[in-house]
Amino acid sequence: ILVTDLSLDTGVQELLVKAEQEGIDTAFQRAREQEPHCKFGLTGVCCRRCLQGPCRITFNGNKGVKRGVCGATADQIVARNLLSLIVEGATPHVEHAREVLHTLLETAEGKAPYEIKGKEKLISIGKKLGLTVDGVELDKLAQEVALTALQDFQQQSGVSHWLRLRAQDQAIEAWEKLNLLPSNAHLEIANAINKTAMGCESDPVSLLLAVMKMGLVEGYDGLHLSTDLQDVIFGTPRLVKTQYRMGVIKEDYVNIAVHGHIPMVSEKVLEWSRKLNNQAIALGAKGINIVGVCCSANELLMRQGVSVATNYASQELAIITGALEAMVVDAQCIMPGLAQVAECYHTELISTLPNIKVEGASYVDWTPEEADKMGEEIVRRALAHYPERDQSKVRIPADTTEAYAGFSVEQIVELLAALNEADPLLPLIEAVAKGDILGVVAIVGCTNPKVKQDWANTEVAKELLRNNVLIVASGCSAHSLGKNGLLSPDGLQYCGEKLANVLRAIGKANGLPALPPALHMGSCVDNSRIDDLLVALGNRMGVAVRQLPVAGSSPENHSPKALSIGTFFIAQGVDVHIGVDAPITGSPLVEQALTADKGEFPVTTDELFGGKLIYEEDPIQAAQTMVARIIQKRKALGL
Ligand code: BF8
Ligand code: SF4
Repeated sequence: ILVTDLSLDTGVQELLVKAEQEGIDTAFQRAREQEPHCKFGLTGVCCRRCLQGPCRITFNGNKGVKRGVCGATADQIVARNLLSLIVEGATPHVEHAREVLHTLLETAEGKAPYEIKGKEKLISIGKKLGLTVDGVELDKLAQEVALTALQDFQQQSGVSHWLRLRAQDQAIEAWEKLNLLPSNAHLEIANAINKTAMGCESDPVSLLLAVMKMGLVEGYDGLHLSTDLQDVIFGTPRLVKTQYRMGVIKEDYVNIAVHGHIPMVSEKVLEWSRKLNNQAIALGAKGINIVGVCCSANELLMRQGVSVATNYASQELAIITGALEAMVVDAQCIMPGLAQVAECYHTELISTLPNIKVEGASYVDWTPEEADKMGEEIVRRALAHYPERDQSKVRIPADTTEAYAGFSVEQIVELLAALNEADPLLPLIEAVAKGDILGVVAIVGCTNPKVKQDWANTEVAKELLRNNVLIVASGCSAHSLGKNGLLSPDGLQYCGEKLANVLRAIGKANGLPALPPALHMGSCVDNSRIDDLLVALGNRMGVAVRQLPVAGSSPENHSPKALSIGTFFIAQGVDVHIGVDAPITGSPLVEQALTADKGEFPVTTDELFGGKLIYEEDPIQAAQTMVARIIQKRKALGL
């Protein structure tokens, strides 16, 4: 198979050739070794929930058995498996949020070496939570906010504070009627696992409602809570300019890649790289160069302008450049294969979370109190490895691409205020009303070594832009767009004329040639920012989010997190496209309920929430399906 069929990224292609020459395995090759995939797994009808099985049910309704040993049907098995998968998607974000809240609490109590840089955010959250804000010291307020957040992990009744803080009133009402309001993230996760246990819940409709409830847990006590409190600690992102692609790894620097998701780790590594920069110069290097991979990249990019080496599928290839002194990992999307690759080079793979151990990595534990010790130790280890670098193994693809990021809602509003200071959202709403902007689509989620890296993400975006659809982006998909020039004003060439004019007008009012056609809004937890934008637009227009001409798209999804985030957006009434199928097609009931495709099943998420799942591998077709639906929603609004 040709490397040009595996990735659109020329730097990745070059390194795949190098990997092959050096006899190193990568995910791209291992993905091919798994083909053809098991149909029982792909369609969701394999049950391993107890030791009477594993049971495999017919996936096309014809050949094979129709019930498991316990009598479970395909509908029941698929719905249970889906709930498990969504729990596995939401839980890492909920745990992420909990780590952030403990860090904020310890910072406020003077026990952890972080600051409260997001004063305005803290005050606005405090006010919205109904806390006393006036005359209260910042640390005291931060402590109150963190303790309120902690309630979302402890209270045995009531409604999640973060849901009440961030959700639209209309949505809360609708969810309440369906009995979907979560109270405590941990309790809901335990309830969901309990439902899926052998011999517990078997009503597929109830299981699907539990899936939607887990989507709300993901949305509010995963995404929103993480983003809000991270902004309190590290500040709210503002417009930054940066570089993309493997070429950001610099031959004459000590290179440290930060990979994973937790900014408390990556920010400290960055801080200490600045403090110890002179030590690199003493070693004969030009300095210390921090580069990002996956969502740690997004966190540092959004707030610090740090450049991005690569996204999920090609994480191993960053090491194959031979020029990384260290790769620092924390949680989520860390391929276990990294350790084997690092062994072939001088690169030290360093794992940092006491709860997430990575085989073959060294451990420098992060805790809020010991964060400085961790940062210093990691940077010192990287410095020590610099003289060990084997020059004969170094090959860094040359290309880099310029990109803009840092589009928090606050930053977007500020840019729009240059057009209308009194009512910043109005110019955007007018552009939508006139059809200059047909709608907004969020391109989110991953890359997946099963499919050509960056290709579908980029193609979906280009086809939407051609139709004057504004793109907002996050996660590894945003990296795909960044590598391919869509996060830069140069990307205007792909836009329909009407959209291009809007982007030029907003840009000019702010001293830029134009806004980029895709606005990078952050990491995967920052999909909360996209939700905030939709809620702000809906509220300003006086309509529910479900009525807005918007959609979400994850063309190269791999992680259950992409599915739990998608579930959250479907619950908001937003259609969600995926380019890699979810394991649901073995159950007509589950498939129809989520995709709203015609069938005998009467209840669909489209009817209940206003959003549905769209599965489509072809990026052009996917974009056109979203455009058709956007036009439908526009018509319903009288546009
Ligand atoms: O949380 S986009 S591959 S790194 S899951 Fe993972 Fe997917 Fe990347 Fe960020 Ni999100
Ligand atoms: Fe088989 Fe039922 Fe056990 Fe699943 S729970 S493995 S279907 S017996």
